[in-house]
Amino acid sequence: MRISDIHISPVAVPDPPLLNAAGLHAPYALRLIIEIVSADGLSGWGEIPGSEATRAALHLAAERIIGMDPWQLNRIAATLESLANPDERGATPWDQRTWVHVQSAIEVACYDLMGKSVGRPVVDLLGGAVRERVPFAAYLFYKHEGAGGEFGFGRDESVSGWFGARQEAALDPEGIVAQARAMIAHYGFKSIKLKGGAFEPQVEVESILALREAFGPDVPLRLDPNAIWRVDSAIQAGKQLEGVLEYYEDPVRGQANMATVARAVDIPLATNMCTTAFADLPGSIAHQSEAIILSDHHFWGGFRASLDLARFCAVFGRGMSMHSNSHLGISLAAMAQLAAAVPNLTYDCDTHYPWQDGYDLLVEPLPFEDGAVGLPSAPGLGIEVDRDKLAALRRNYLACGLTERDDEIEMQKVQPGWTFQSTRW
Ligand code: GKR
Ligand code: MG
Repeated sequence: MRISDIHISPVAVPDPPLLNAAGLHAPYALRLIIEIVSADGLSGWGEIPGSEATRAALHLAAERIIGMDPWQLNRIAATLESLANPDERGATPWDQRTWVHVQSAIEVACYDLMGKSVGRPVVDLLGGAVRERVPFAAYLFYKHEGAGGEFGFGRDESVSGWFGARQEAALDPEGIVAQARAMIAHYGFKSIKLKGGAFEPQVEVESILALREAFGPDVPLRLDPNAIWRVDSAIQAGKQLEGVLEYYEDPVRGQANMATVARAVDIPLATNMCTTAFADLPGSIAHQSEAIILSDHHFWGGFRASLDLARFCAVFGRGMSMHSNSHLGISLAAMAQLAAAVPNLTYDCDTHYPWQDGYDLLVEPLPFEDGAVGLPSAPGLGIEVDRDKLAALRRNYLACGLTERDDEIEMQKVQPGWTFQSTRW
């Protein structure tokens, strides 16, 4: 098998005005879609967060791997490593490294090709399924009114159900509970994650307590302030949430601070910010900074690296969960294929998908039933990309004028003078 062509498409998908520690989501979330075409006419697909730096790196990588065999992943990885520049995760809630994303996009597309060439789903190439259905969590956000994209701020009164509720503002505990009810009614999620870091810690504690009151102790709850709290505030908030949270995600910045909170509060700590690369693992052991690591094939460098992370978690007694950013169905399929293959990925995975639902580029988006995605039976990732939808999302990219994610600039549009602070409260 030989790679004969690679197409890279930047796309922009409508995204509502969601609040987080770094500011506000723009009206469009940016993604990069890669299609690797084999000489025998098969297409393998990958999807990663969009940015111009990543796009440039992906083009560079693509030039070098054309002609290679998609089954030769070690050789492809070595080629990519030889091109990679050192880059940093950064202080934002999302991972800003370029090359791990490039490696992931290419590896996932190669797996899709490999699966299609032998008529087997990706999960079988990862060792086979340990679960047929992958459960996800309801991912709640404080938000301004509006649906994103061409709707921007403001509401379309004609839309109902989750898609109507998705446009509502949620700026207090009541708004968060209403958002949870609508999302759970539509998707059937069995656990809840609240994106924090948007308001003072006590407001977010009240929202978690309101969720507990509304949904009871059988619905696991998580809170993620994206490392924007001081150690003392995180301990004070955490003390009120002992016995309430399933896990406490990145309340503070850095492994040493996480370890201090972990010692003081009786809730497992989780991270997708302080332990995010293999080079961070010795520090994780030395500090005992978290009990749970959120995997993410997009920024651990693909499926095989995620399986390596799973082995680390098993050996060193870490739980494993899964992180997400705003995404479309190619990423959702890849997340499901990976999660189905990892025995110790025992927490409901994160997904932003409800916020992007209805704008997907798949011919048939993967359905959620009872909060879970069933593994598609078709070979590879098990999905088919609708080229007209892809072209429309690409036109959105060209029209929207965004080239990088910058939540600070978006926030300044609603709160002039607002600036990101790496530790705020
Ligand atoms: O989409 O605003 C967001 C999230 O804050 C995202 O950027 C984070 O990477 O979901 C993420 C997280 O768990 O930290
Ligand atoms: Mg997180």
